Amino acid sequence: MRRIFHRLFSCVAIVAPVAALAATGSDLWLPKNEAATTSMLDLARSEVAAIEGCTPLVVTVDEEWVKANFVAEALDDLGAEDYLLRSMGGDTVAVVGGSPRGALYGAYHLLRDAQGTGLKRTYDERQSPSYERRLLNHWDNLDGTVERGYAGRSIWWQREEPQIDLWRQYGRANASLGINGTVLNNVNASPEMLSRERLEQVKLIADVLRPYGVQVYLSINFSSPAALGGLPTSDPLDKRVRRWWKQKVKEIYALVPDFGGFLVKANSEGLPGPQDFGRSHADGANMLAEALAPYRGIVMWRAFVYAPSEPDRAKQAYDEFMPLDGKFLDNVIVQVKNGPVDFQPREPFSPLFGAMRQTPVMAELQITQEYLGFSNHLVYLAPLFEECLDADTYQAGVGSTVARATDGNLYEQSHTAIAGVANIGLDANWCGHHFAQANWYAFGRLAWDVTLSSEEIAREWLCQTFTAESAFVEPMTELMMRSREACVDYMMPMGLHHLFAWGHHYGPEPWCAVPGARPDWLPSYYHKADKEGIGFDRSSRGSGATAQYAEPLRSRYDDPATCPEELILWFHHLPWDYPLASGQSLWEGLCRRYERGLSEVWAMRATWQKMRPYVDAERFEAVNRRLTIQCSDALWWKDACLLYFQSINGLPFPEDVTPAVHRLEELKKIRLNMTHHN
Ligand code: BDP
Repeated sequence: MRRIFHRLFSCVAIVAPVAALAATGSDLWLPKNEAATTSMLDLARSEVAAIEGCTPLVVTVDEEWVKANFVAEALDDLGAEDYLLRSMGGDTVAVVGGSPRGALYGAYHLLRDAQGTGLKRTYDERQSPSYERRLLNHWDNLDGTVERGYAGRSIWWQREEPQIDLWRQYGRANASLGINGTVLNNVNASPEMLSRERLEQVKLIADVLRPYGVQVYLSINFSSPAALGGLPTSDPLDKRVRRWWKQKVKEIYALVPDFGGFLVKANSEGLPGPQDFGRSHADGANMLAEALAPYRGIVMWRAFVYAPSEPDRAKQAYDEFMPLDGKFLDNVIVQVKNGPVDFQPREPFSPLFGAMRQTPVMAELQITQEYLGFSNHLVYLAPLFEECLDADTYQAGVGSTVARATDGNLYEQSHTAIAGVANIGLDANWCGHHFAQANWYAFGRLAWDVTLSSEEIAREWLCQTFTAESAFVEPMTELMMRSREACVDYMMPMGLHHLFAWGHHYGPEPWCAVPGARPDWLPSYYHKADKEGIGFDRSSRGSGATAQYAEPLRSRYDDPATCPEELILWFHHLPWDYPLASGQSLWEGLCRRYERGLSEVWAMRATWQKMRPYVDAERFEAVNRRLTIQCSDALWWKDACLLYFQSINGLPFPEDVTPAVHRLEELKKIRLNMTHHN
């Protein structure tokens, strides 16, 4: 294999703080780089050249040369995306990539250090990614809207002119994190996606993203053979259907030779799928996998399924997919949302992680804040991602974390992957809220190295995006680290979930009742609050969902005395006067959590006020405005939930909980116009 050797520079320098330059936020965490590049190696060179005060010398040599001059022993099993950083004497650092892609990632490593806490005195490290495929999932529609997007319209679809420049910046930002794939369209996919005209657009995008190492993938609609191809059926066992897919895949690869594969949402929320024809998810996935296999493409088949017949929605994905374990072809990965219901502020991990042993499973995380305040709330999501990835499933003994059950450490996997639902749109700052960029960043960094801590990622991002001054970085790291728990507290503490308004998913509506709506779309299905108590009994005395977890978790979750308080109402229906470990009653504890969440947001806002000297005026004001909205939303959530639960249990608020400023009847009248939020 050809080896790449970069003799980079003889200096230790730090790129100037970018705060002053990046007032709109459009530069993300990166310094400007105007260099027009067509190859990964050129890009790598130009990136390190931007490190101020350096005179980088980038040299590519063959393996023999590297062996003679460098660390021969370390090279043999260097994967294509791996890289080594090694000090070569003086201030010179060598970057050796297993391929140009590895070299590029190595270059970004140095850039990140230079922009952040500073280049190290000596380098001697080797990096390889935790997951083979590190993907963004765009829920972008072909009409240019973005499902659950809060940062403007799609960067891919429905613009008069192709957004070449923007796509380049996107590719570079992802390369800087090691994100190596992107699904360009909504999981609720239109058959039109596979039309010739659209595929030609895909080719254009793929050509722009290729030098950044970002492969493109598409979501497909399962009934495309009928809807687009005019066949009488889309039955996966029908010969004509199978031929149609093979033909379509061939057409795609002729346009995009490095096409990544398909993402599929099938038989979920009304979408078509193999079950329409009496076939299984495995039948459907394998048909597509077979068509993609000759080109090394993969199928990411989503396990986000639920039907109204199952009395506990949280159980369904497990019930439906476990019997299929081992029945999927090698190039199928089952894509599982982090929690068993749906991207709530806090859920236990999905019991499918670790349980499926003969089928690769990948985690789907949501970067866009559908249930965490859209792009109005500052909620740093890395602690949520980390909580899921670090959770011990115990499926193969102690230490069987979700990360290890998906990255190939626990089970032999033909492929490993992780996906994040993107929060990107045409807004100048890409993500709506300036701090929402941190969630894109954190997803990418964790996908590269699942052992990184959310705290170090926050610090990295703050340094690069604003300034490395510790008077800014330290308090802001703390603020970010507390923000997710604050959101859980003011929205849905103690395992409550799905309390949001039907339709827009933004504000609280625990009372919500919609005649004719599926019961499992309404909050009362989940909180089950009545005169006696609150919470969903998923224990062995209730729906039995706890049995989907391995011991000792199963028993731990099953008993309210051992169930973690953060999840207690997820797994149990408890009386309002149930005594918590702290000695207070459940009702008091709940009230205090809401109160705590609210005061945390006020504290976040107060901290931000002190940051004015370190941030450009534009971004300071934009964040400030949104923190003010977040404060009033937190109050809204607290009042709505507590007043509503109080209307059911008739209990007084504890003395130290600030009485509600709203009246329940007024809150019930709030009807947000969320159409612009989609
Ligand atoms: C839900 C979203 C919906 C998605 C669905 C999914 O509200 O827009 O289509 O998840 O992931 O949370 O398929």
